[in-house]
Amino acid sequence: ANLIRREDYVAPIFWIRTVDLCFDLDPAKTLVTSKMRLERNAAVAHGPLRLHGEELNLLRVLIDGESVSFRTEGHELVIDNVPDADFTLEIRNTCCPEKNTSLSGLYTSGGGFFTQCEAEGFRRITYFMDRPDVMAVYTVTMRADKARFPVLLSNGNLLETAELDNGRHLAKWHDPFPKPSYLFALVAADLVAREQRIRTRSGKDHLLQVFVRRGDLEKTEHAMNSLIASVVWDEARFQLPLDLERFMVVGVSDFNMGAMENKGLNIFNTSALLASPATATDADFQRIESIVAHEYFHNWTGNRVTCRDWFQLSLKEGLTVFRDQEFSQDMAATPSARAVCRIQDVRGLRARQFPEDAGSMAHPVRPDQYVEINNFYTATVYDKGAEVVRMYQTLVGRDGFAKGMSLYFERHDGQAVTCDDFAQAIADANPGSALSTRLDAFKRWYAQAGTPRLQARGHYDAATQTYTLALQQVNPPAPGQDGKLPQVIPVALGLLSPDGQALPLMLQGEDGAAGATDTERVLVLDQAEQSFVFVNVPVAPVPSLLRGFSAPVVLEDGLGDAELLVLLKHDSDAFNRWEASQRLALARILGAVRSGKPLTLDAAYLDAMRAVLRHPALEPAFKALALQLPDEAYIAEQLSDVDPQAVHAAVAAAQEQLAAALQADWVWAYDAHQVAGGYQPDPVQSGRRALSNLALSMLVLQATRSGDTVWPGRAYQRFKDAGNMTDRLGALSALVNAHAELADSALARFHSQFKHDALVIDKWFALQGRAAEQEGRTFARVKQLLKHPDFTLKNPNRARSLIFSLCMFNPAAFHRRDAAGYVFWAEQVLALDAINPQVAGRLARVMDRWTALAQPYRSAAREAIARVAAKPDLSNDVREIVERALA
Ligand code: HT7
Ligand code: ZN
Repeated sequence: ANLIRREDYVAPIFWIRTVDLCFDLDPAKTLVTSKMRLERNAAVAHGPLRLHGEELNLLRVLIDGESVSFRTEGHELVIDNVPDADFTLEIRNTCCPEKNTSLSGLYTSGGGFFTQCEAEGFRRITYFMDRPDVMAVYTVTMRADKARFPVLLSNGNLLETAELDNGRHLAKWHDPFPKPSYLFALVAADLVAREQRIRTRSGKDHLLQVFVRRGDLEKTEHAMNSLIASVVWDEARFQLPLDLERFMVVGVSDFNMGAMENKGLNIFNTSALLASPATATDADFQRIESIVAHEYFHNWTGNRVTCRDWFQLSLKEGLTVFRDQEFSQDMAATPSARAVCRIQDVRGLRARQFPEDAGSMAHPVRPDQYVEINNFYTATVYDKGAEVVRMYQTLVGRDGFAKGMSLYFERHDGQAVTCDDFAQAIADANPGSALSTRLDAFKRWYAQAGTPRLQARGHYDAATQTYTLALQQVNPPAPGQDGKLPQVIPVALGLLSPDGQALPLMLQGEDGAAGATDTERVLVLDQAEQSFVFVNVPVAPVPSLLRGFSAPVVLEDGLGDAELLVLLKHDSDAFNRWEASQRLALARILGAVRSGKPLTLDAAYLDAMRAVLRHPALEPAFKALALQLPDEAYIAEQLSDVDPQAVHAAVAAAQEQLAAALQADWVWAYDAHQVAGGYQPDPVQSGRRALSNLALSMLVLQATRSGDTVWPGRAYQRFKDAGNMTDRLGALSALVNAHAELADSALARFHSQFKHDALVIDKWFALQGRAAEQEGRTFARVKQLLKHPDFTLKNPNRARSLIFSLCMFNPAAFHRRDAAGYVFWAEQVLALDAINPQVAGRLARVMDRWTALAQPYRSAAREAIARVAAKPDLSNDVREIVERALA
């Protein structure tokens, strides 16, 4: 397969300035006519015109109205004889939307037409220079049967509609903003819209529309509210206004990712759009708000300023994830709710990105090469990329960052640019800052893969009242990268006295005026090793390092139980308070796994957890996170020869002991956190539900293990009577995960109650795929569910709900000593690859960390990967993943 390298970038030989697209929509054979105005790029040497095209049937090619000779080379259409002056190119081709199961390009779903063009889907619609640095103004005419496809949408403004013969109709759209082809979109379907007119700060009127299938309209209120909040926030925080009269959002049930930011016509997976209290959980409401915001924010960070090439993907994705995270924190309002957002984001980063950075697919935030770009929509590009943007903000301050953003748009609006352009704008707007004086070193975050390890050792000298903090960074080799250079690591920190007082921080050499009373500050580590000496420190302090997770690194500070308990009790930084709870649990679980001895939770740990649970001032949402044990994937990352069954056994034991030892406290927590009144998906209510559902799961677990039937009975009752999906699903998972006797009848009841709601049935499958493993019952059930009449691999949400739940999110059910999980994985990857290579590629990634497994898992995993790799007609998507795994 063809390896694409970042260093091989060359600017396009031609520009496409305008495109007139005409679609005669028919599911079996859609006719596409494209008329383009082209112009040679004077800056680049001469050469033939090359257009990308895949799965197309070419009918004709005209230049300035005359037919021309052309040839095809692989997926390229090559025209050698092209005029030197500007010219018109007309292409006519057909494609077959109803056979397009890859969901890239133009496809049908639920009887309508939809498109997905990022990254390289436009070439599956018509021949084009399908690269993000070719930006054109689009005019789109659509013709389709009116009864079947009454709504015809494309980017920009509606110019014209008309009735045609034979029951067909027409709509013509024009988007005045030049855009790359990946932002093109078209929808033709039988949809209805929730509409809202808004007037923004700048006094402009806009129409917001959310289009969904008939019957789903009442599930769009939350998405609309989220969209309005996003418009308001971007204008207030970054002075970025909505630039379109009309902003449309459309839901579709067959979709490869969460959503897509097409200019003025965002297309959403229904799972990221539709919510009602009866069908969606608090987590769904939160996810919808953040994805709606994310896609809206792309309008500036991605659309107005786009990527020069796909290696720069994090330019738009890292920045936009950062923006949606900031938005969610601002929406959360209280400091504690903000901290909860940060904890959830970091938890996700550690569970997904840290393993990626240590595995066969490790790559820098700005990758150097790829075979299939779809494989690089990764946690590294998105989530580590967002952490890199967050570090800019930490280094130049919030106002400095806002200034940098303004300069970025001033310089680059309407352009396709690189991560260097972004870095330069932020640095230039902040001369003399901690960033601009280290810009080249800072940019190593884009180039070096792997998670830096930050080692910290403190030494207190009572005689001089100084505290010396020695920091050292270790950057372990990543694939193709050894001899890495030191990175710029902002370390936010505080020092606490042993009784929990925050100590004033003054560094040696500073005079009293320079922030001597601050109790928090940011040190910048930019060498392999550096020491910082704090003066006037009255007692040996407990360091609280990397507050708010100020850099995406692994911190090794050598703190023991006593110090962690101080932080858990007193740290003013809620993130580090939570971190202390996790480290206390992690130490115990790792101790058991490494020693091979059964885990026994000690009184000190249990008392600390009880104190958190009963704390009068801590928010319930925080308590729920602090009392949750670390993810098994994160625990596995701390080990070298991972036995997933041993990790699971230790976690399960910890869970059972926490359930038993705190039984009375869980009863209190359950009773005290019931929510009265109408459902609101806000941080206060959802925090209470999170804690009461955690308490219920502990109570059902404890009761099931001890043979008591009261709590399973109460859980069943709550499952039946719940007024919202969060509580209903919370009670159902408590029963299923504990393998309570009532679980099966609850599952059956849930299915029959919601059988007509695909998104809820996805939850039903997912719950069973993720159910705690017990003697192979979960694995056996998943295999059984493959035959369920509601199951299909063709719908990505459904495939994910069952298969990914097992392979990706249920290590104990998946990593079996008899290798049956790996055989299952290989079968499903191959079956999916024939339908949808992007989704198959994602599933293939499950094996990224196989070399870290202990025997017998490692050999069996290798064999399964080799079996997939041996298949001759694999997609590029899957081939790249399995070949990298075996390399
Ligand atoms: N920018 C969007 C990426 C996306 C995508 C990429 C590949 C294949 C299908 C896709 N659907 C959406 C989503 C986002 O980050 O906002
Ligand atoms: Zn995005």
